[in-house]
Amino acid sequence: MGSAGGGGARGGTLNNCVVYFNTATNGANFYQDEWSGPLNYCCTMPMPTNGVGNITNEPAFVETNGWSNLRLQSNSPCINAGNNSCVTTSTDLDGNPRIVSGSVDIGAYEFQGPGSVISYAWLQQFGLPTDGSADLAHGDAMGTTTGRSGVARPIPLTRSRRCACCRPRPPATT
Ligand SMILES: [Ca+2]
Repeated sequence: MGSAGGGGARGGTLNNCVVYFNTATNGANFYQDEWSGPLNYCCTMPMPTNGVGNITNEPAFVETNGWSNLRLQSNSPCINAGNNSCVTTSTDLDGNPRIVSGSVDIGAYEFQGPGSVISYAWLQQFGLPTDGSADLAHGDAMGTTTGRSGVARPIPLTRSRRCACCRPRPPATT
């Protein structure tokens, strides 16, 4: 909690961080100016103007009453929404594996349960389930892309690029 500016962070560069629920007169969660580094793959509000891969959804901690458990709930948008190239340790704050289900989570604790290998924030944005059932629904044709972000995300289906099983077929000719 800060009084002047940047309740959660002021300046610096943040990767794969939750910066949420802070208060300050100016920049409740973070304060960026022309000398600040970017916020990348962070869960914060509002959306940073300097940085990539950020989400603004609430992180869905297990228990915010007294901030007693900042592990991620099984439906947290932070799950798999981080960037593996920013990972510098093999374990999370609990000593568990830092990367589970292929992609690192945003925040200090990696969700250890089963589920999708895709960013939960991305899945939730499109109303897709996070239990893993969406991962292979169109996997053969759609696949995933890591692009320049390095984060595994399915290639979005568009009207011009549908998977073979969904693509309208021309009428049969006899
Ligand atoms: Ca993960």
